[in-house]
Amino acid sequence: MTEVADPTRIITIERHILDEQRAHPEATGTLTSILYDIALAAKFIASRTTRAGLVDILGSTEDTNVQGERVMRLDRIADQVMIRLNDHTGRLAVMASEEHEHIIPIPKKYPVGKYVLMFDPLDGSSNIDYNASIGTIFAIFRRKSASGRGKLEDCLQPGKDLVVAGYLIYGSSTMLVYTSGAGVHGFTLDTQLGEFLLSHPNIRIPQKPKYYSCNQGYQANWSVGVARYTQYLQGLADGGSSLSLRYIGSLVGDFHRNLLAGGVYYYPADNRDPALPTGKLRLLYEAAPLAFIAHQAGGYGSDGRQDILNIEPISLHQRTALFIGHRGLVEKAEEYIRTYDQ
Ligand code: P6P
Repeated sequence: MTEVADPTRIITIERHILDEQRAHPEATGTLTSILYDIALAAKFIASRTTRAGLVDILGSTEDTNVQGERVMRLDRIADQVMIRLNDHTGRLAVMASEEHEHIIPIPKKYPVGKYVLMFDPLDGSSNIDYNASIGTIFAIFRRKSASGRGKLEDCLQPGKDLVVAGYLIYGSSTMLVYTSGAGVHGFTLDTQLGEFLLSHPNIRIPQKPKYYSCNQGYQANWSVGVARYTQYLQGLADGGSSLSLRYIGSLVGDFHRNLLAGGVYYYPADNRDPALPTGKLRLLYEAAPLAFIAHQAGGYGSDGRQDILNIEPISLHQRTALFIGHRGLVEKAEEYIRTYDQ
């Protein structure tokens, strides 16, 4: 006898947000619709990532993106799906994507709305060929300009002004994790229903951390403070307790593990590459949305010296160092950097 799910316990994204909206009467439902548009894009991207090995979409295109990184075919697909499912709805004033050097204006034939959507369409794409978890990261702000087509100024906003932040993780299952400032909630895609169902309500980062995530292959290029911090995490210095190292080279995968199991991810500035003086990760559509989520789950995101959410962006693809996850461990990183680095 197959077990029938209790219909009163099936909470879709829409029902969850409508329940939340009841707590915010001023909400117009537009954000619900934007999240639904993103969830639909995610279903499409998930359908392509889980079949990547079967369809000739592995491997790189001939293009490179603004970061000088080779664009994997799935990057292109994810980017186009996010744009096409959001450019005509009348909910957005402007978009921005890791894959596009400049802002993505809403086509003139479509109306504009009051929100701004920025995203990394497929983060960790270098893992596509090796079947490791990859993800989509998104950030939603209210527009700052009064009217008309959105502008660059609408995109250059600090993380503390985020309205919604979230990510998709395409792994053993497909999950959507988001916050609108009232806690962090995770939804798992039920492929039979074709719906994201609430599976992880009110996610909180565990008080007792288990993991640390960093690319220790670059340790020789780190500052003294970061190197000493790493020894602390390994239980080799200053009475630190040794944590397990887990790093898959996919920010969403590493962040998600630390969010659920407890831990810290860091990609510090290093002197390995003069192009990355302040770190590799992007502020607007990677570090800031994940820092909003971490903060809402009881954690913290820092560039090693300040709260990521307070950084005023000056350019669309601005990079930053990132220490994110368990609040105590991130604050410990700031302490080491304050103590040992000028
Ligand atoms: P490295 C992927 O390119 C990414 O932006 C993050 O997803 C990931 O954490 C990091 O870079 C991996 O970088 O230098 O360790 O390969």
